[in-house]
Amino acid sequence: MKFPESFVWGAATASYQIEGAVDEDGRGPSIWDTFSRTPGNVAMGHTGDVACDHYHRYRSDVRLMRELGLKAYRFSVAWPRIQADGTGPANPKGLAFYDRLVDALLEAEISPYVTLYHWDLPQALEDRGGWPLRDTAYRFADYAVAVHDRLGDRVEHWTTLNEPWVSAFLGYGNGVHAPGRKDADDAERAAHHLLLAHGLAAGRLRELGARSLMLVVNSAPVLTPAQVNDPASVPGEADAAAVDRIHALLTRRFLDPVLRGRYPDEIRHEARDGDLEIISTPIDLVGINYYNPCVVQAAPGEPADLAWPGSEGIRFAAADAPTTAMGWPIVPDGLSRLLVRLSRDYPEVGFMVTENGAAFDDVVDGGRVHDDDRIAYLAEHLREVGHAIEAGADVRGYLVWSLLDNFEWAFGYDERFGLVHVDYATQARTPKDSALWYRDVIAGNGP
Ligand code: IFM
Repeated sequence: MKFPESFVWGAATASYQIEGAVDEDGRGPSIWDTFSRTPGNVAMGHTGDVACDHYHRYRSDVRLMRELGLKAYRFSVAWPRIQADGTGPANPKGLAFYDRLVDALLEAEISPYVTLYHWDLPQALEDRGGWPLRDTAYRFADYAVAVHDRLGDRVEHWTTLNEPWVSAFLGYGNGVHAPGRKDADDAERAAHHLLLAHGLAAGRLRELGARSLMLVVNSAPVLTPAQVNDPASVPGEADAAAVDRIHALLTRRFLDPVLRGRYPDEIRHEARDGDLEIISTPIDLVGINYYNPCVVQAAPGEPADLAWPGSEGIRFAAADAPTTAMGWPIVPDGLSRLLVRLSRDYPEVGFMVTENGAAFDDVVDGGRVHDDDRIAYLAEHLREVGHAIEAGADVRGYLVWSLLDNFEWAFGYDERFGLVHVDYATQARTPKDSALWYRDVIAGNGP
């Protein structure tokens, strides 16, 4: 299978998951520092204090990326490194780290894809009210400008937010993520302010000359249990309505305001006059993070899930499919179904798979990690990306989650998503068999 010549191959990470160095060079505390240090929030009390020590090892990590032949590297900037308390003048040492990283990437001929927010809100902004407070959106836009002022001469690809659904509904809805608050109304306010933050930042970056702007969402095809293995299965009326509602709550809640300037009818929101014009500032790409489908069925009387305000009468169901170490069902053609649908629904924008990958119980054996299960997972999903392109979807690239094993949020370090194994005691990096396989895929422009 050959991909278009311009297809972008790469891998992704995020600041809190790999950097460590949480007290260095003027970095302030983030909500994930506070959350992970609170007993009971993260498996085994793990924190991002050291993580993969990428802050100190970025040069050798970039060398590794070059050896794997990556063409693109998606990383996030830690807001509290740039503004310790989320406001005011930028911290030169924080900016200097990303400056050095970008230069090292460009020297290795790897395109930097910068994400401005991958969940590490400065704790000081949370103390003032966090994302449910409208002002946080304006603080984000100022921070985005500060980063662009320093890196904009070399970085072409800018992402405002990673997975705003997760920030809002796991952070403020069911509280499984930082800051760990549990209030459905706050979660909905957070979702709107994240969109406002996206639009404000996109507008200002565009004025400053940013060439490629992207919003990254965690999206999934919403399916009935029968549709998981039989795409042709036709759901009854109640199940079809459940599917449509969850699709609106997960995906249309973000993409309709951004790409069409309006919220779907299903969404409760407190948009003020003018907000939707800001939110619908034109962007170039939508990033899709895909891991598994969302499986639902109608269940009259079922209360709304804490993370899904508006989901009353709907039950989340298991998929009949093999699973990864996270227990997530493996449904590769879910990716092509999703890309084809979104590309049809939103023809005004291009798409990129900005995360796809899997955790498995990897073992280092004689200096190798034989992760055939991950190779199979990636190969099957890549084939589905190819099928989506053949079916007319405008998909510009594919980034594996993740370059390195890293801090998997509430699961700590036990879940390993990396192409490269990290021994957390020694920080030794061992490219897994999947990394070597991916190197060959990139070299051959297809699996
Ligand atoms: O590790 C996360 C990442 O930070 C965001 N998307 C999903 C990944 C796997 O859970």
